[in-house]
Amino acid sequence: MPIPRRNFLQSAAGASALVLAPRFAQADEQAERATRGLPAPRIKDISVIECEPQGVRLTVVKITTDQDGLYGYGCATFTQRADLVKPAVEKYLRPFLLGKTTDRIEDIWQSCYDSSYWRNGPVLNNAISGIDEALWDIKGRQANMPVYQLAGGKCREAVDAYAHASGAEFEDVVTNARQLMAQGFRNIRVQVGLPGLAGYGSQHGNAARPQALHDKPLFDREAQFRRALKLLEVCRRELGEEVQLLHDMHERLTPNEAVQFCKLAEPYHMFFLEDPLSPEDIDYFRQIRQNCATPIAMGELFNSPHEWQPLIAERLIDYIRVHLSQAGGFSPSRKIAILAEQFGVRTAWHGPGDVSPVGHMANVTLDLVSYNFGIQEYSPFNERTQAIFQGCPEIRDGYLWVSEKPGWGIEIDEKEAARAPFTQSPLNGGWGEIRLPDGTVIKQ
Ligand code: GCO
Ligand code: MG
Repeated sequence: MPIPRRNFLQSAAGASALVLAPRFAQADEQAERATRGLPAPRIKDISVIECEPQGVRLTVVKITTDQDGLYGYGCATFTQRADLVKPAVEKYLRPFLLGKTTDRIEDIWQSCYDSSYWRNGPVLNNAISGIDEALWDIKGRQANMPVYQLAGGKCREAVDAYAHASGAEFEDVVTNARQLMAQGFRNIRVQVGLPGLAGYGSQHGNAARPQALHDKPLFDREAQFRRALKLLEVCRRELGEEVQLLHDMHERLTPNEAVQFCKLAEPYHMFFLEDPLSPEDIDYFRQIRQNCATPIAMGELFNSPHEWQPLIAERLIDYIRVHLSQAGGFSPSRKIAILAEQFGVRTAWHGPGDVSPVGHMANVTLDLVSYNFGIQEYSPFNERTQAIFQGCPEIRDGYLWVSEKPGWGIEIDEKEAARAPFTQSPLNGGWGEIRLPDGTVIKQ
């Protein structure tokens, strides 16, 4: 039975006065204040909030405790299979966790991870992330501190971010990059369309489609290779020496082409080249390293420690960029950051539109507390998103700022969220296919 707050405080204070020296009694009192002088909260309910305010399906887990007004949110967004995360939370984690204390975040993470026996998949990792981050939010609210304080405090004032400049033609990319630079961004990711083809990360213009043996979205590796290299040349020439250039290869080339591309990109002095290889081909990172010094970022598709451990431990990449919820949330990602620090690898957490604002706040929090922070991907929040998620991270002069409110500092207006439900579509957020001219399907 919970002890009424007042009695609990009195009896605790009385006991410490008897047995502890004054200095310790004072510390004890502070600790009691952090836990609000109440017994450890217990999980009363777990629910899932789904919404699509910006054309992407977002999923957030809410944990409610048995203490009045004490709850928390965690990001569980897996856009391409969004409808599967909700039942993973509701049917499996909810009954497993109801009644447990919210105090033991690591213990809960490990037991959820282990409770499916088969693990490290994106649906289950996202479900666990929702729980994990909601528990950090609750602990922050209990302590009346932002989560970054619980994780050691700031290593820097704000977080240097990169923005996306894209366009169907080189001129469009350059114009968009200049606009972003005028807004204060020092780091720009550049992507250009591939005429008539389905390139990644930009519009494609109206060029005629080359011949192919099928009518599906079409890709050509060699055309992409030449176009992306040209883009880097144009951007470096037009945008000057000072801007930091980034580019996402999105695992579209063959391993050998990727090695060649990284080598040829060396003169453009990039901040990083992202995902030159797919997770299935990570052994080829050794070859990239042996051939050039182009900085490499990798990891948004990773779900398993077996993927990031060797790349970090062998110093085969420069930036680790896992998608926090894909890796299981704030807790495991914090360990990745600490592991990476030991090997001189810096962080560049995945921050596209398919991360909820709660997830973005977890990114920014980790950026602030990690000595080996590298850069943060930034995606703007539209008005609708900000109406649902009140207290999103703010961007000023190309820096992201964390909320100074307790926990993640975000409140969700569930009524607003209900006004932006998942849209129904044939693939329900899943991706289609992209094929080479001969009809071979490729990784997109
Ligand atoms: C990035 C990513 C994204 C992904 C997207 C998939 O670096 O921002 O590659 O744009 O493609 O998150 O849903
Ligand atoms: Mg990417």
